[in-house]
Amino acid sequence: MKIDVIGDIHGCFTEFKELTEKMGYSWGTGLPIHKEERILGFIGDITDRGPHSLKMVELVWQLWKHNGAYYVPGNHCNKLYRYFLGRNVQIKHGLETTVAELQAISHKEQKNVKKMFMELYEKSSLYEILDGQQLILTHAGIKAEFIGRYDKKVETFVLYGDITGKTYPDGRPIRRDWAEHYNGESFIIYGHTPVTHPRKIRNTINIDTGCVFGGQLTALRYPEMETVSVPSKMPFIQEKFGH
Ligand SMILES: [Mn+2]
Repeated sequence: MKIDVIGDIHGCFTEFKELTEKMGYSWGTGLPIHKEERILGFIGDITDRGPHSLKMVELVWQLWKHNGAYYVPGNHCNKLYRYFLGRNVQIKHGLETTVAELQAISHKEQKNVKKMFMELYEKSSLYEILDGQQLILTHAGIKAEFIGRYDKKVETFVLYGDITGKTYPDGRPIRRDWAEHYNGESFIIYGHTPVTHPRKIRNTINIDTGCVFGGQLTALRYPEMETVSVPSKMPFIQEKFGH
């Protein structure tokens, strides 16, 4: 299979369009289509913080529904899903921008976005095992021994990473560096923790280059294993980036 996997988009539609064009996708039909039958993969956190979250929901849903694209959820997707379920979620940490976009459109349009997103979320797997288990797409990572499991512990790990339950003084959760210890055979593409450059370590690559925090939007092209990035149009916020 030939797939271009894109990291945490967070509503950055303009950069998403640029990145796909840079990889040879054309938008003549309104959707990014590649003439060599390449498909797109999304590793979660398609909404929140950035300017065009709803547009990203519609695009990812369309590509997933009609063009064979893959999508796995991130923690922001999980929260938006719970918001749509009517759960008492806090409208902050980025969700406020998506909710503001929803409040600016008609009730009918809101229902349509909700329907698309809920279908996408409910029918998607927590992580995807592709290409005869040589490739795995997951939002925040996965341990080798979790592959094939879909229980609550694995759900928490793929959505939030290897959290310790502790936080830094500024409120960010302290996470262990699972990739440093990953010993599996499958190649893992993940995001969730912004890095200034794609971080390849052992059989893993973190492609969340913090587009919504002014970094870049990055794709990993598989099986070529090449990364392609475009610069962000958002202001750069240094403290959001790890190493
Ligand atoms: Mn995330």
